Amino acid sequence: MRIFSGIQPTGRKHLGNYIGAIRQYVDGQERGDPAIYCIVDLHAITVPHDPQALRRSVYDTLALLLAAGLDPDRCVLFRQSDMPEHTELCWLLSAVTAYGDLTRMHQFKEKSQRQRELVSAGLFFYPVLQAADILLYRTDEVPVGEDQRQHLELARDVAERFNARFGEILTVPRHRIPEVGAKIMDLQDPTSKMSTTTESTAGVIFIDEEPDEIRRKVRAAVTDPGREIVRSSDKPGISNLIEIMAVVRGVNPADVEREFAGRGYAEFKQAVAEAVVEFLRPVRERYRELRPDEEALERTLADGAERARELARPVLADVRRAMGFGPAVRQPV
Ligand code: AQP
Repeated sequence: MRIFSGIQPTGRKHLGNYIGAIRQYVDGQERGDPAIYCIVDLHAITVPHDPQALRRSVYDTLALLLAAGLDPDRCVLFRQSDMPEHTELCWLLSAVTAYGDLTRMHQFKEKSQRQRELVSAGLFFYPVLQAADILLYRTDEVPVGEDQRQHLELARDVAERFNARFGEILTVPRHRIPEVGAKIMDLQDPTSKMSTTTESTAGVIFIDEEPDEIRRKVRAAVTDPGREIVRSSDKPGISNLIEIMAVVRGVNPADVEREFAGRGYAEFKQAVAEAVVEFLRPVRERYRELRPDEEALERTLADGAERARELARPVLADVRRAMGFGPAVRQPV
């Protein structure tokens, strides 16, 4: 089974990225044949970006993925911009992508509202490039957080429309969204997802955050009226902390509710903070060791791109041929 997922090299990665996506990538190494992970720097230019910061952020993200447990010998790990095959397929797939579908994408609606100077066409086209990333590898399964569900549906529609029009060439992928922790919420605004691009970072726990900062942020997390530690739609703050606790402890949310029944919010938050500190500690420490050696990181990316190219080229050749590009293939008489 082929597994593929992409992660943007934007800003500092947070607990939501870790729980929703990165921990699934690590699991995928056991199941994927192969598991393919891409640092999607071409996606990062769909909002204003600083070229120097982008280059550094690719290394930050790679070091973090390695620190979290990705092993380049057990997965294919590469930088999207090293592979022009992605952008070529994006253009080819534009022929079978419905403009109307793109206008309905929630991410475009939200992110375009936040742009002050320019809403780029790239931001609108983001899901087509994402579909190309996935379909280029004949991917079966895509591990993502809940926020990517709609983009995945679009990628499936694009593959189905392509196959109906040009023949069964592309694999129609399915998403893999975790049952718990698919959408970690901002600690200060538990009705919005924890995100790289929120203006305040007070409710965002970064993966490489110092333990005391983590403790401070969890202590200050917005909670809800009442005293009970249970999940419920009128308790988004406590529900979020219960989910976080369940994932970092590797138990069910119901186990967390049982353990903390009758105890106060302050005690619960302290326990959550300590659990998160311990959960992230090994990743943070390993990240500090790996991040400085940019030459080694660059070598990892180059090796990964070579392996990715071997997988991508035959698929792109099939797509090109089916769409009528290149010389005619003569049938033997
Ligand atoms: N809050 C979250 N909870 C669970 N999963 C999440 N993901 C993102 N936020 C949460 C998942 O992380 C993966 C990588 O996402 P990305 O490449 O979009 O990286 P990002 O831009 O840093 O993610 P953000 O924070 O979501 O930024 P914004 O809000 O600016 O787009 C994906 O699988 C995603 O589902």
